[in-house]
Amino acid sequence: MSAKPLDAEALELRYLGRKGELALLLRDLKDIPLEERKPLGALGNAAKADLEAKLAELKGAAPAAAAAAPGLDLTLPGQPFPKGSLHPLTHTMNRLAEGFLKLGFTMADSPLVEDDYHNFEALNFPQYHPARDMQDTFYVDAKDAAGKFLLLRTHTSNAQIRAMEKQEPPIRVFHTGRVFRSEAVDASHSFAFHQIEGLYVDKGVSMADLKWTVDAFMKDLFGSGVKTRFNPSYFPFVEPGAEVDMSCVFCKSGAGRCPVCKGSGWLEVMGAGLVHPNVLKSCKYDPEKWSGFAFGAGIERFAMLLYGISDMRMLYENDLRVLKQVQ
Ligand code: FA5
Repeated sequence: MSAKPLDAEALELRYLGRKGELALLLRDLKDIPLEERKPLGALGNAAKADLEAKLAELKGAAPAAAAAAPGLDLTLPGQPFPKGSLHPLTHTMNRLAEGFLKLGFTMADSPLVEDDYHNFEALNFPQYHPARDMQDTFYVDAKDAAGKFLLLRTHTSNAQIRAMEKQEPPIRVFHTGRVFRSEAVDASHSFAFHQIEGLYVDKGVSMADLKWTVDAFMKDLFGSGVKTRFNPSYFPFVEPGAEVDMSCVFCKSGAGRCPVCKGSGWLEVMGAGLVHPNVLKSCKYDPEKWSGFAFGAGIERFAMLLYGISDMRMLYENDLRVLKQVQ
């Protein structure tokens, strides 16, 4: 344990102050007979002088220490402490999750290394069907119980199957996570990226429910001014299927030469549709009784739009100018 530093002011008050211990002793000398008072007085005065000298020395010690370290300026502000922040992708995923929790969806999970059945077959991609070529796949050098190679999931749609296998209808879930495709990397494509999947199965679910939900979450993310539109499209696991576009949040009009929407005024952000009866059947949901919608969107593209990032690769390069945008 280190000794407490001596406080000169406190010591002075304690011994030499008006009611200090030494001052009171000296004052009491007057009541002592003269012969005794003389030597005691001399002793008291010597102690007082000694004490005053020591106190003066103590008071001078602090400025002396500062003088010994001339670079030390205790009045300067402190050094800023580097503080971490959420990655823009994590932040975007959290915002999406908050939006879906508000809409009554619960969070589902599914594996990154998946079997052929959950990534393709149960989603109505028959073996050897050309639709499989839509998603260039990384296979893993290991096989499942059916003797088929495992793979890195190509989309989050495997979460639909995993969730329906676990739970009886009605079901309302979302899932965010990483997916992998053997694709060339450019400003708007990566070989490993993130998606959000949504699934709602109940009695009488229609395209109107899908359109309302998609519009609501896009407005939640980008503000009430954003518009969405549906174009017919094909995915084996939905019927009818659609690509969803959102109005361009950069140029807001489509007029001129916007580099983001290329002047069209619209950006393609997700695939969606009504769950195909074959998918419901593979999860033992009766398609005569239940219907549902599903959608899947790329999270990088949302993050790029939210933070004004023009090249997807910037999201993975750890450039602090990009990362520090989120606090
Ligand atoms: C799918 O992955 C479907 N599973 C989506 C879906 C779910 C459709 C449910 C219907 C029902 P697609 O391959 O179009 O669809 O990818 C969906 C989104 O992921 C795209 O709109 C895009 O935003 C993003 N995306 C696709 N490929 C890449 C890539 N290489 N890099 C970054 N983002 C990508």
